[in-house]
Amino acid sequence: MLSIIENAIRNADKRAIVANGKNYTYQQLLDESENFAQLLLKDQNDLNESRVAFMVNPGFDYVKVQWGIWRAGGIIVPMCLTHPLPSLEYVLEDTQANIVVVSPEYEEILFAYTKENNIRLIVLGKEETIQPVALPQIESNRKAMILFTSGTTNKPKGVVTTHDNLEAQISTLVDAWEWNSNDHTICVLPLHHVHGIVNVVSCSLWSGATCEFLPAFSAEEIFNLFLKGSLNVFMAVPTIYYKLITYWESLSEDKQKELTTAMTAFRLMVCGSAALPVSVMEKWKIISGHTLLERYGMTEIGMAISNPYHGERKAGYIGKPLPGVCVKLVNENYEEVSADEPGEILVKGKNVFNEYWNKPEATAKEFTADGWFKTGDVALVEEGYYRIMGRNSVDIIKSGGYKISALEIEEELRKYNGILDCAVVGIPNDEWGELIVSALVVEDKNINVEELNKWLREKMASYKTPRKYLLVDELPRNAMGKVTKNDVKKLFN
Ligand code: MLC
Ligand code: AMP
Repeated sequence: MLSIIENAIRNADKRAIVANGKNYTYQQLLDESENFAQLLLKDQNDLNESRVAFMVNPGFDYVKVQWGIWRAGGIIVPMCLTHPLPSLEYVLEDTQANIVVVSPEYEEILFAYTKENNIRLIVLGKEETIQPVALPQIESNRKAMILFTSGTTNKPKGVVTTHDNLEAQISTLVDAWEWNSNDHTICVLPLHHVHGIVNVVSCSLWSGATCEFLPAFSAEEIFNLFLKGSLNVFMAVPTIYYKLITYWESLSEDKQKELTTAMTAFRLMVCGSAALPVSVMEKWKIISGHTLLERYGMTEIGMAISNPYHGERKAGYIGKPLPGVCVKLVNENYEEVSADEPGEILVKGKNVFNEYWNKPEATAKEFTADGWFKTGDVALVEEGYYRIMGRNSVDIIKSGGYKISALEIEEELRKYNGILDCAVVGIPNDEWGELIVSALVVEDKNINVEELNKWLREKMASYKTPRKYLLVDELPRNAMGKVTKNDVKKLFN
């Protein structure tokens, strides 16, 4: 039996989830995920790693569907709730999902596509009747999840993790950060990425703790919940801490004091998914009394490096390798660098993903011959603590904690009438980490940028779209004719 289910049985009577003003126990989660697994199975014995995609709002239903798919033997494919149809279609086509589950509000967006493509559409609240069937035995080496990540190819790749990978990712964090059944956390992150799925939801439910959900990010609502006094663990990306600080600064002195008192009582506050600016860490310490625990991870590996729960949390550093995760720094020839030199982070361990879905060449390219995963991030070790120095590729942008491929955006932009060429880059930004901007070579300099943005948002998620455009006569290029992205960045100074 999957460990997360075994743990839930042990905690059956405890409160697992708080969402939309309701409490749900682990027993309810076990019962309803079993029912949902039976619904998925219909007259089959086992979904046998079929992909089940879902667009379900954060809350009890999300976890019920996630566990139900696992218990029926399927692979979960959580989709982004704000992606426009073409991005959703890409996920469904790439994974060849044959079942799609949606909260009622997403039925309309996927109804026609699923009908045309003979995909079974399950709308929560309108489920068919359930035939009681025995659930299959799920071995932990089965594939469990596909998450899409942007890379140095223009289209996102599906990252496949097995139950073994997920269990390794979860258990190392549970031990390192001392998760326990008295914990009560809140998920404010999107649930199609590892930060929300693994670090917040799975770690808390693995531990018998309570996981509360907010439908979407709102600084005001988060602080209102903090004031209630029952939460004690909080995890977010740097942009969220930045936004919370800005909101806190807008409050009256009395309210600020009240909030500081409430936050001081927390057990743990963690930050990651992008570099935590030292200024944000320092301000947060003043307003919350907490030294944020910064950690480093990636969709392909879960979390790999973390500042300590006990011991010094160093500003500007991501910490030390987590137990069970092997890390080394290498040069361009994949040879280990000497102690004071920066190098690319390579990772090995049970936490490391299986493969990119249906992309054996891409998978082979990202691993060394002896099985180390190449993260593409460059780090240096100082007094035992790792510090991120940059990334191997300028085409990968991290904005708001989302990983975004410049190439994917460029490919879409080039399809727009009147755009002759373009170069997308990320420029440093206090709030977003990096801000996506694009230099454009256009036929007619009177191009309507608002219309362009509207058009682009029908093709891709709004968080991927450029915030600034600059019209140029030509893009900066080197002697080989290749666009020099660092020079493009300078154009936005
Ligand atoms: C959104 N907006 C942006 C933006 N994203 N503007 C600039 N840059 C960005 N990146 C704009 C929107 O277009 C919109 O403008 C306005 O901001 C509000 O949009 P929103 O989507 O409603 O934003 P908000 O709700 O405020 O979201 C901000 C956020 C969100 C920080 C809460 O970006 C978020 O949830 N980020 C977390 C992503 C994450 O989980 N990453 C982890 C990946 S896993 P307009 O004009 O449309 O109104 C990983 C591994 C690891 O990285 O180590 O964890
Ligand atoms: P994703 O592919 O969305 O999972 O993003 C993973 C990437 O986020 C990593 O390769 C890093 O570039 C970045 N990242 C995650 N955590 C940190 C951190 N603490 N500091 C700097 N970069 C980080």
